[in-house]
Amino acid sequence: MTTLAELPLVASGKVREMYDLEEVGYGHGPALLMVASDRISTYDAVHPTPIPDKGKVLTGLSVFWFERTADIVANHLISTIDGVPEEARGRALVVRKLRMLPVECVVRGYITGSGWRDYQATGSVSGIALPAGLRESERLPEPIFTPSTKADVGHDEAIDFERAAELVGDRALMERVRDASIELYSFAAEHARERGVILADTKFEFGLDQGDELAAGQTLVLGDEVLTPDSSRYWPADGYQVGRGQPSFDKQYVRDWATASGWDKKPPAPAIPEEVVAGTRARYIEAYERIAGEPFQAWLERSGVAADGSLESR
Ligand code: Q0T
Repeated sequence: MTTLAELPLVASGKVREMYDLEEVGYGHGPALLMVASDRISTYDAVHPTPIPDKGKVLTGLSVFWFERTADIVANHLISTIDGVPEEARGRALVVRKLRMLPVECVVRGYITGSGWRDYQATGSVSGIALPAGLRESERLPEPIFTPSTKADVGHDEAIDFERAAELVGDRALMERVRDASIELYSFAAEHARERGVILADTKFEFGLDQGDELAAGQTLVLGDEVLTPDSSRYWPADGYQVGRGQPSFDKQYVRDWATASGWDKKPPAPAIPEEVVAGTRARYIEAYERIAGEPFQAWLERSGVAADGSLESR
C-alpha cells in the first residue's frame, strides 16, 4: 500500500492537502487524494496545536452531504477506502480530477460576516439589493448567491453574478452553478434546522469533467469539501438572537479563549490549552453526530480507521 509521503503533493492549504493519484480503479480517470488535517484556524491564522479528529469529522461530514445531494448535482467523490493510504483513512477522499471553475460559490441564508459589512455599506451583497432595515444575523427572505473570486493570497473578493459569468466564460453554465448552489444550500439548511443547527451560509466549488471540453453537455461536478464547519457557518439554533454576531458551533471555545488571552489576532497564532482543545474536539464530534444523525464512531468504522478505543473514554 502506498503511503502519503510517496504521493506527489499538488496543493497545500491552511488545513488541507491534495495529492496526485494518477489513474485509479476503472473508468474514473485521473484522481486526487484530498486530505483534511487536524489543523484549525481562527482569525485567518493557523494555530500550532491540532484538534484531534477534526479532519476525520470534516471528511465524514463531506461524505454525508455528497451522498445525500448526488441527485441535485454530480460530485467528485470516488472512494472513501479504496486508494486511501491506511494512515489517511477517515480523513481522506479519492476524488475525480476536474477542471475547476475560477469562482467561489457562496450562498447566504442569513446576513453576517462580509455580507453584513457590504450590506451596511451599500444595501447590497454581490450586486443583490436586499430589503432595508435588516439586522445583523437576520434570516434573509430567500437564500442569495454571492460569488467571490479565488484570491491566491488574502481575502476573496465579492463579485456580482455577471462578473462571475465573465470569469467562467459561459453565462448559461454560471446559471446552472447558481441554481445548483442554492438548491444545495436549501436542502442542507432544512436538514440542519431539523437537528437544531442553523446553516447561515456556505461555500461551494464546482468543476467540469476533464476531457468533456465540448460546450454542449458538459457535466457540472461539485468539488472541494462540502457543507463542513470549515466551508460554512453553523450556529446552534438555541441561543440564536438577531442583532448581534452568533457564536460559531465549532470554533467559539477557541475564539473566546483567544480573545481573553490578549492575542492581537495577528499571526503567529498561539498554542491552544488542552482544555480548550478538548472542548473544541467535543464540539466537532457533536456537530458530526447532530448533522449526520449517527455516532462519529460509525464514520470511523465505515472508513476503515483502525480501532483504538480512544473515543470510548469520552
Ligand atoms: C481540484 C482538480 O483543495 C484545494 O487546495 C487545498 C489544498 C483547492 N483545489 C481543489 C482542486 C479539485 C478539488 N477539490 C478537483 N476535484 N480537481 N482540482 C485544486 N485545488
